[in-house]
Amino acid sequence: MSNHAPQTIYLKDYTAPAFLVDSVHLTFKLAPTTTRVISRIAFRPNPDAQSRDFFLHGEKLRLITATIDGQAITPDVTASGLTCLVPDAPFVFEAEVEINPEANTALDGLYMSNGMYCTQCEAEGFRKITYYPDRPDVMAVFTVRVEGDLPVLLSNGNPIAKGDGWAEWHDPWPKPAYLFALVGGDLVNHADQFITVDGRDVALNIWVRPGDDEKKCAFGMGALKASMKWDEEVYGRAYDLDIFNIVAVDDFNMGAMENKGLNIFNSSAVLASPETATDANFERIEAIIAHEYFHNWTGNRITCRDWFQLCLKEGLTVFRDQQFTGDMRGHAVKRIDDALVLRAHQFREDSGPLAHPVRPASFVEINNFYTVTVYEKGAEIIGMLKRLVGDNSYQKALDLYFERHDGDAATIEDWLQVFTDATGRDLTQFALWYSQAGTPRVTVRDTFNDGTYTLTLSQDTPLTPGQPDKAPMLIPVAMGLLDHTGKELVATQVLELTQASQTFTFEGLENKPIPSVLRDFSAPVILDHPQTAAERALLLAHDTDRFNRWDAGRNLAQDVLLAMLHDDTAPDSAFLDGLAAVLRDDDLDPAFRALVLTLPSQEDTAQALVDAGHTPDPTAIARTHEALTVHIAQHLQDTLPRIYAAMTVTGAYTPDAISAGKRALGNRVLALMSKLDGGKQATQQYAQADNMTQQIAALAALLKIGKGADELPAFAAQWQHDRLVMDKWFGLQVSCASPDDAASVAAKLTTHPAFTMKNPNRFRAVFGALKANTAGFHAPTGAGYDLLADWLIKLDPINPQTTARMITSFDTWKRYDADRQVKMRGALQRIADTPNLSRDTTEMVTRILG
Ligand code: B3K
Ligand code: ZN
Repeated sequence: MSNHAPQTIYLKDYTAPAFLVDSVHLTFKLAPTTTRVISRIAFRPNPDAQSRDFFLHGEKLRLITATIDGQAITPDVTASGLTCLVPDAPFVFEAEVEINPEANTALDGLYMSNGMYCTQCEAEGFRKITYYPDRPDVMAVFTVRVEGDLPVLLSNGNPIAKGDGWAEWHDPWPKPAYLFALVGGDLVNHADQFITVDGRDVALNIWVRPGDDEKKCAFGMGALKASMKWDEEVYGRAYDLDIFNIVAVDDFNMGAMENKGLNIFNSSAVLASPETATDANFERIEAIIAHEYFHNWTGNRITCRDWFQLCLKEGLTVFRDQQFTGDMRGHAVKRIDDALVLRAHQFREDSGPLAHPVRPASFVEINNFYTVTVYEKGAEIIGMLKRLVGDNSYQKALDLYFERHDGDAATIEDWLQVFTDATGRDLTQFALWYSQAGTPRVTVRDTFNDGTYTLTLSQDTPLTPGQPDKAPMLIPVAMGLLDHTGKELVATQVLELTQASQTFTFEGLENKPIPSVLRDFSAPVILDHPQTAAERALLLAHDTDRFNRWDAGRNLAQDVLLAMLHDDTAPDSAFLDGLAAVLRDDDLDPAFRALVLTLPSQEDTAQALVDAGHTPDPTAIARTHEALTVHIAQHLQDTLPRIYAAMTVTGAYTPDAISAGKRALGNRVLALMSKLDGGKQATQQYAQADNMTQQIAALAALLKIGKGADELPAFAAQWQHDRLVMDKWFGLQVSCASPDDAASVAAKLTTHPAFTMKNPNRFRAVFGALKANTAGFHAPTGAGYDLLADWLIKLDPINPQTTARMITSFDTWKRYDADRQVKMRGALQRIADTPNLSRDTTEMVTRILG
């Protein structure tokens, strides 16, 4: 905790750096509690700057010596950095500082994980390593010498020399300090190579600790090579160093980090074997490896001018990794998966106290803005832009972006200008997507008269914190029309909604058609489009757009859930019959059928109730979801065993999309069957499983029906040596617990010898699962709230970033009944009142309390 009141930083206050850096030489003398960092930094005045004030960021550093052009100086040092007088001409600043990696439990800067040294510098971790202008618009060429009593010593760029106990690295590409990385450890490499399109022979390595992890690298390596090839083929971007290193680290605050030439990964985001990882894990690993690799161009070669521009690299890179996964695994299912994430997490964020624009206007702690809004809504903006200008223009604009801005620290304005220059399109209104928070609601109404069909689209964006007034946005609405037999009358076209309300007409129709609106989820908006069960069923059965077929089923399900909640009615047969037809349609790929068969989450139902002006009761929602699941299982009773059998995948396990799709559908069916057969089939699947997907799905099905008393301890005994699998064991018990038990199950797990809050994966396994168990977290006793608050208070001094992230579990507090509100507010207030709360958590709790 700094001694100053947290300071708010504003986008509008941006000023250019006073000094630029030409080169940086760093020497690290590694020691667990007393690492020395010796720096030599060549500065020059920035001709474009207004000020000549010299300030270097630095936190938690012990300054030993400092010189300018060889002359000892005594700088003015505070808790956040140093200042001193400097020449108004190029000069060399040198310093030696001491830091304590072992004490760094925040996992930001240089820290230790299982005896290994590693770094995390984005966003502002480099200032915990040495004194430096730690801002992304200062880019420099780094040369690094690492000395340490460890066999493997890595840094960015290419290796230039090494000997016993030391190694030197040089990165020829100027980069901001947030992309700096260093690793030292007793590691082994899974090696391969890639020859780039321009003939560069690149050594590829995935570094892990010796032992079981060595057997978990092959898939990640394949994903890396596929990503390198894809970026060459689709974006014309080749790799630019002689070596690309990935290191797996157990203690890591997020998924992975794109440091130049030395990506550092949470082990959960890179290590996988068929026995220990699920299909979902494999897909996630492939996507994260691609994401970090793609950052080499969108993020590293072209970086951000300041942290307000974060979506410039993150939105674009997420969009690129989504395209990649679509190409690898199928676009329709990927689009549905992405919409699920967006609706579940981003719409939630956008509708609560944490709502912020994709490009925020201010922040206190930038690490709090690595959000679903910046990432996923940021990616949606790129997708809309591509849809509006078309594929060819998109490619032209991207080529221009790389050509014009290579080596720059760029802004959103630069990005949009490239599209304007490449296409001639005025994007002034479109740019509102970056500055206006909140999810637009698009209302769809229609009339039919004398052969003319009129579609009226209206838009409204609700107020969000600090933004009471919203202007109409440019919303691309892809749509088509079907007739009553399900035949397509009008193929997909993109309507551009630019005003508060607009009408679109279609002439020459015989009867009133059935509209299919927002195909392919063409904009991140909420549709208000009342349709009858029969119309939705028709779209579910016949729409040519896969996304809207799925969405029609989902809307039907949500309507059924709301009706059941309202008056306990039996589910509409249009829904049950529609599901049955999709399930039996062998022409539809299994992954798609599995998605259709999955009910909206309880969280989604809660949000749907809020949208309809009601107060959600999580307990009643859980009960209704369970009742509908049983109805579905009964209705499909005769079909389920046949589909289950048909989804059997024979032969050795591979995580390809087709096999994974079959397992996904088979396991959806298994969960339904277990509602009727007392877990017979699941018990058998558990006993026979030879891969983690099948094993964990069977265990989950058993736990969900209150069984699994033998399997749960057997699972722990089998996997106690594997921390990633044990994370699943911890999480599953909480996510599958009944609402009444979830908090006590979580509390008991925190007393397990393998529970530790120093490892973010383990902490998230328990408490992320508690949040995901909606009715359990919101149990009327308030036990879920109290438990999470207790643990966040304990975690904050150890790891502020993870605490600040997990506190978002409380961000929906205002939507609940008075009793729950009082309890949630009380838990939040208790956190807020904790002495010495970190800046990260202080900002979050203040915003959530509103
Ligand atoms: N750029 C990093 C995220 C850094 C998070 C800092 N708190 C990973 C990524 O988006 O690829
Ligand atoms: Zn990223």
